[in-house]
Amino acid sequence: MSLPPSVHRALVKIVGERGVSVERSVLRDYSHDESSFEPVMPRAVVKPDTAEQVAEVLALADRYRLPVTARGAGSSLEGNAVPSPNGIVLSLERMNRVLEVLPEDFQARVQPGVVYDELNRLLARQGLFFAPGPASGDVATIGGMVGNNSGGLNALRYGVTRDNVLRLQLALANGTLISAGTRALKSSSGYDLVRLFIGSEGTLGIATEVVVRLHGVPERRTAWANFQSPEAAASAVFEIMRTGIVPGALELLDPESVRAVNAVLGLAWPELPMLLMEFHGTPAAIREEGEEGRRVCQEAGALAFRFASDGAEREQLWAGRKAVNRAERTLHPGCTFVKSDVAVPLSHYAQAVHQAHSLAERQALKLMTYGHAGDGNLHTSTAVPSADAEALSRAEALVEGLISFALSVGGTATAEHGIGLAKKRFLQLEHGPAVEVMQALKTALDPNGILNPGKILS
Ligand code: LAC
Ligand code: ZN
Repeated sequence: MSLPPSVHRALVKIVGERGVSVERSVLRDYSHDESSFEPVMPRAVVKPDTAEQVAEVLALADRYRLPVTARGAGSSLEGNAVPSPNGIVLSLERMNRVLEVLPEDFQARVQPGVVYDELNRLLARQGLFFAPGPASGDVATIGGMVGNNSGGLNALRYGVTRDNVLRLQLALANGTLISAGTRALKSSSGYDLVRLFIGSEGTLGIATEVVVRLHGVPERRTAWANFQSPEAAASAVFEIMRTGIVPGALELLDPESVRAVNAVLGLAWPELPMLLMEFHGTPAAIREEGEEGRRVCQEAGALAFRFASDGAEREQLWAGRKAVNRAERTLHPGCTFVKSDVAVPLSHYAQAVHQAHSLAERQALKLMTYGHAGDGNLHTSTAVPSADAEALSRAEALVEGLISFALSVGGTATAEHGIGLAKKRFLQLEHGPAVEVMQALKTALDPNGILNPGKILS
């Protein structure tokens, strides 16, 4: 459905001719994210240059009851960035400037369209980095990370996006711009709107500026270990964490994930359950922690344990780990991917890994399990031929079984990928009557329901 000419004209007035696209090929590019949901064609793609323009677009959309789906890189996995029907996409891609780096405060003020890896390349010159470490960091934007409360490879030591954002400028549905939070490291001033808006998937407001918290780039020591079974690897995770060491990263890959990485990147990692870890700190600390990590893994039955011998090997190990999701796609063209992203309290992690594999066996499905083990976060993925409705429903049953397990031990249905469209049915199960509080907040902040409607809540 095309836009009424008056609305089209009004949008052009706000963002200029080149800020509004309605060509089919462009609409198609913005009709999906990286989930397997059916694409939804937006009525227009709007690309503002400033916070004021974002606010004006929202005021206009509110007046015309036009759904708005904010978009970073569109790398979300749960349908978070699939356009809402009959709506527009508000792409923040042009707002991609690093506005200020404040090295002495360990902070940077950035626009939402800045790409994660690009920000870190710039910060590296000053010995700093923005830590969460999404696997899709080569494309993921800071705004998208804020929208989804993204975690990643380094969240274990440094926290997820929510732990690393101090202040947000936000455009609200009624077209006002507000600032939430402060640049102080602690504050007990009023409600914590920063934490509320982070992870709200563009349903409460749109971040137009972000003050992120930075860390000094530490010395790093990377190691990997193989185990007999994914459960044995998962148990070693618990043992490593019990020593009191907080690794910079502690990742699990099952043989299926390793096979995908090997095939697509042309590597020859042993196709066995694998822990990939990194120790961060001073040269003395990482030496000692690395040795302790080796000892614990060996005691936990590791078949092999090796340190990366140089920077190139380190880079390759992490590039391999980051490629798992894309490797699976490359290996299975024409497939639908049914994914889960549970997290459980650490003592239940090995059990969660076991549950995932036994559910897969019961459903006669090939499963890939990997994830941020030190966080108790397990990703699973099943590739199903898109036309195979029966296999698809078995894959959904697997996800349901695993999420039920995660919730039964006090975990969550989605650790870092958000609710989007895919995990809506678990919201009530996880939060019970608290969903009514979420709904009340949504209604208060977006009374006309224009902000990414149909996501998170119905
Ligand atoms: C990863 C993404 C899928 O960890 O979260 O690779
Ligand atoms: Zn992940």
